[in-house]
Amino acid sequence: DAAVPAAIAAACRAAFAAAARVCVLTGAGMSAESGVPTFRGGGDSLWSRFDPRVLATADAWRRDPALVWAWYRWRMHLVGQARPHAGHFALAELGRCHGQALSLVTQNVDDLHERAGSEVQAHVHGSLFALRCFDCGQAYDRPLPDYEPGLERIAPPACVACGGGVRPGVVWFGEALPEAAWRIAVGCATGCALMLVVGTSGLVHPAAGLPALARRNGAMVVEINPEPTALSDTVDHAWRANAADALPRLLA
Ligand code: BJW
Ligand code: ZN
Repeated sequence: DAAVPAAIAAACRAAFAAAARVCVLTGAGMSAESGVPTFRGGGDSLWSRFDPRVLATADAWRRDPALVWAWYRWRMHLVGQARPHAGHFALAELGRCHGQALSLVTQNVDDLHERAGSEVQAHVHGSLFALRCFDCGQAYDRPLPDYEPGLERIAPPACVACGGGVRPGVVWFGEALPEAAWRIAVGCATGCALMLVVGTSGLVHPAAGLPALARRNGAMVVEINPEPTALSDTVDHAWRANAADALPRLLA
């Protein structure tokens, strides 16, 4: 049972009552209970089964685009099968009643927040579904052929403008974050009075620096995560709980 710790309940009540700015920063743990695997950790986490250097860098794409594309087609398929959970819906409800004062910043490349009804201010690591040409950057919005499970390689679609390979709109290691999304995320972190950090290991920079930025600017930072993380020692309160349990209780 995960009763809301009193100090966290009080901080949230105070922030909502004062219509103070609240920023929610989410990571892969937010989607775990929807059945989308996280990157790190035990079980069937992605980086315990797959090598990110072979799949999630621009060099990997140059070496073997069909291998990388097939892996991302599988990831898109997993997300397509997943449904938002009670935690996503609780955040969407908070967005409706807390209005402009709530900002949602996510590292997730899935669309589960949007499908629950949230407006996401910034996808700092991009989106699986925002396809674009690797060579010229042209957006690609034609429908994809049906996903065929089990293929190790699938040729990526060809760019309409230049014939180059079409890639997923995610941020790979070594790539810069999308400038506009990052600027918005920094603004949300700097301006909030309360930050909820949900389901992130806090290992990947620069996103992992957002809670510290919020705290330096006077915010109270609350972590919601079943495990200790790289951020746990630096937050005001660390609540060991799952997103689908904790968020509906906290925001009820
Ligand atoms: C639950 C739960 C439940 C489980 N409820 N919680 C050394 C030091 C510092 C930095 C670097 C360094 N060496 C290299 C770097 C840079 C690098 C980096 O940070 N690397 C570190 C890993 C060391 N960063 C970059 O390369 C970034 N770019 C950059 O720095 O650019 C510089 C530049 C500037 C100008 C020009 C050019 C370059 C880019 C980072 C891109 C990250 N990309 C990925 C993959 C996206 C594509 C894809 O999806 O395939 O983004 S990596 C992956 O990690 C993904 C995530 O968004 C990101 C963060 O992961 P997240 O969300 O925290 O998930 P997990 O899996 O790590 O953790 C899950 C958590 O959930 C756990 O804590 C669980 O306990 C918890 N949980 N169930 C709640 N039910
Ligand atoms: Zn192109």
